[in-house]
Amino acid sequence: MGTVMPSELSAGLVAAGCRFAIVVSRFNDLVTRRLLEGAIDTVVRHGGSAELITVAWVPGSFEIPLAAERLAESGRFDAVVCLGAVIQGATSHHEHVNSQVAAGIMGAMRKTGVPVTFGVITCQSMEQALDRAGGKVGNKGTEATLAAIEMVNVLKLIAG
Ligand code: INI
Repeated sequence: MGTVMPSELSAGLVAAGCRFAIVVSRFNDLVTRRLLEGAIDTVVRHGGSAELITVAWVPGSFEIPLAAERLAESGRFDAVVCLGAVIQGATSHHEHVNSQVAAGIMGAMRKTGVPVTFGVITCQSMEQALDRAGGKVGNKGTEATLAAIEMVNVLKLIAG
């Protein structure tokens, strides 16, 4: 008896021809501009085109989910990448922002069926944020864009 192998759907990271929307928060833009650079660079390095990217700026991370949902439901994009930086402050404001943003992004993805990825840094200091925006701990914008590219490709495989 031969070994039965599972059927696997494992997608590559090809971004050629893909249309991406990137939602980026102006709040903490010292950080978010670096996330955006990482995101655009990642699309281009994987064969995509900067001309097929639309960037939508929003005031803060709290506003990301609504813009992401509108972009996803427009039918104009294969995936939406969300970029923000929520940094712990003197008050509990950041906690309220944090509690809504991840759930809101997931809600936009589930409602529309379009991949919407989470490139929002949540941390305690500006130093930690910069470390994750192209510093010594990588770039969350790159990571979220790779996830978007992979999701676009795996959804194509699932659709057959
Ligand atoms: N928005 C952020 O993107 N990051 C933060 O760290 C942050 N903090 O800490 O306040 C933040 N607040 C603004 C918020 O996202 C909304 O734009 C604002 O509350 C208006 O709705």
